[in-house]
Amino acid sequence: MKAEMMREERRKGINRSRRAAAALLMLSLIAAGCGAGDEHAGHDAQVEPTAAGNAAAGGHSGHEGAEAGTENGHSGHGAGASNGEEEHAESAHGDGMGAEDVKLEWNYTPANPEPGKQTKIELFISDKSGKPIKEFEVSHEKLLHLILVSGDLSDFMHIHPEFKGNGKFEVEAAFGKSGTYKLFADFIPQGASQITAESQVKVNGAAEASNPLRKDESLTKAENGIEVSLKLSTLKAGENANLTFSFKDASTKADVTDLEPYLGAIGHVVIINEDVNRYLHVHPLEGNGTGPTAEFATIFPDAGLYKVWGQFQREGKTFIVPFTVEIE
Ligand SMILES: [Cu+2]
Repeated sequence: MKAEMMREERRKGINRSRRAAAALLMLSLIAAGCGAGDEHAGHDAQVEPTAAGNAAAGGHSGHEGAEAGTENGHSGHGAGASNGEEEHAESAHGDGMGAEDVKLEWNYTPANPEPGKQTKIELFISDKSGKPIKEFEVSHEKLLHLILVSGDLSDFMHIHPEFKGNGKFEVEAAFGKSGTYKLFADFIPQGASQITAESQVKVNGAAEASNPLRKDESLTKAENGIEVSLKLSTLKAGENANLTFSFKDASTKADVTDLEPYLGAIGHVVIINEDVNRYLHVHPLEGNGTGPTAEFATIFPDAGLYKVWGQFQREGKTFIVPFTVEIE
């Protein structure tokens, strides 16, 4: 709750401490967002069994949650290839220590990951002068949230790299398919604003046929034995949009009222646009309990297609349900 309040303060633009300002290495993203989840989520193909009309289901054989634990404790690969490219960050707000004060370097080992094989991902976060940032604030119980998505948004992972100290975070993950992936890291340097940084990496292999994102005709899907429906208060860009998820038992249709808190909230929602260059900040609203509904708020910046992943927990098991919506 404290983290929520802090995030809320930031959302309102209340500034906190400032550090030396710095040069920005440019960037591409918008607002920071955060979800939380400590597992390697499955590919969409498996988590949207009722997603008729969702072309993103590409037949991966994956399994939600089966690779939980990739976030911590893996020993690294021996090979030390890295592309070492510097990337850019953008803060949710232009105040405080912001993106312009932060430099990100991403290393992938191997530099061109193989699909389905563990890849070591290292992030080095420093200030503009290159000095490692040593302290980060906890947000949703984690110091850094990392989202990995394939270019067509069909493969989605939300993991939590381990902080190694001295500005360094490390994690292993297996990219589900060939082609370009985008990574979004979401973190708060001590005393600063929330920052989202992005990177991209090319996963080896012949490019797979692209699965263009398509609007879901129905915003009701079954996942984990639960029928999940999504309602949006508006489909207009630039307006405050409330997202309401409702949960029913898939067979009995009885309301589900035993959702469990997941990293300090009723659930976590990540939203990315079709062009994979908008990572939206989504807030849970007050008053969420254990179901049968969970409410969140965001603002869709532009018209177009967006994919929305809701992550929830019940009976100790986390599940992810994706929806694709069209904003006018
Ligand atoms: Cu997270």
